[in-house]
Amino acid sequence: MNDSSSYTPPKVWKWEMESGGRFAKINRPIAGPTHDKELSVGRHPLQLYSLGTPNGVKVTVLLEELLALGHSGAEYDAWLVKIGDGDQFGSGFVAANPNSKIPALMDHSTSPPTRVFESGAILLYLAEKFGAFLPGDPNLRAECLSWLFWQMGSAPYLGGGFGHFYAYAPLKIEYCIDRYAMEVKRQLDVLDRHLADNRFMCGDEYTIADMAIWPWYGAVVLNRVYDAAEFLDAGSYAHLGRWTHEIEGRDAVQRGRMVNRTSGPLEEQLRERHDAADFDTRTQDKIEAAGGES
Ligand SMILES: N[C@@H](CCC(=O)N[C@@H](CS)C(=O)NCC(=O)O)C(=O)O
Repeated sequence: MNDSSSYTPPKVWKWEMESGGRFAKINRPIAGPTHDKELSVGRHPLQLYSLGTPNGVKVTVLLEELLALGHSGAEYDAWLVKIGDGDQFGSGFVAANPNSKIPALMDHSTSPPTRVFESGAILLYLAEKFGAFLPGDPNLRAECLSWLFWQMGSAPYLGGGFGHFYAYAPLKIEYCIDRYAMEVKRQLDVLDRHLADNRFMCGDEYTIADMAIWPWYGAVVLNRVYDAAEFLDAGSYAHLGRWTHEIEGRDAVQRGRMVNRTSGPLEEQLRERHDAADFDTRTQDKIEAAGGES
């Protein structure tokens, strides 16, 4: 890689293999599958292919919230997609999500099965399917969808922009870190001002907008992503902090965070979920104590 001050872009960009720091091995400028691999299908109608990153957690939190409300049709199998190993480029996964990113959902209760990709689309699909966590009142529904789409448009600046240059890039570039830190702090302020007057993103109702925003912006406040809470002075956003802790306290959120997780305390990792009882019997600490790997 060139020194940033001496780099002159060529006329036509060419792919230099592994030129991008962490995740360089899986990044490539072309789409499509790299290998043949069918997706596993379990016994529930809803089949989720995911990983316990913020985008994955959005969906597992919603599924656990739906089950907690009594929607038994929301029972699901959650299969682990190891993006560091390139599982997202298997032919079966690409058929479920041509964009090769987790999460992807297949709903086998329809014929043919319905594929849904993009975490925001999955939240909306499930909220509409079960008639929950999406306000019925047209004004509130518009507010909910506005914040849902706000999250989808804003988080790439937090993750792909700030997180990449602050935590993952092979060199610290002040220009890039300044640019994205400014934008992320602006976003934190947007949330903080809104939550000063609202218990949840859509007033008193806890909705898919909260479930989309919390895994990213709550994680900044709780210092779970990029080790940047101090750098961003995240503790100074009092209303965002209050909302973050209220959502963190929900049982379904705690369960949703465990699903497809491959890091952190072993007792909080449920790498694959196929049954509600798995939270008690198949966490990674128990699997390893019994002599298994995953
Ligand atoms: N806009 C997408 C973003 C999904 C996304 O970026 N997923 C990441 C993990 S959080 C991924 O699968 N990365 C693998 C890759 O880029 O190859 C969504 O919200 O579903």
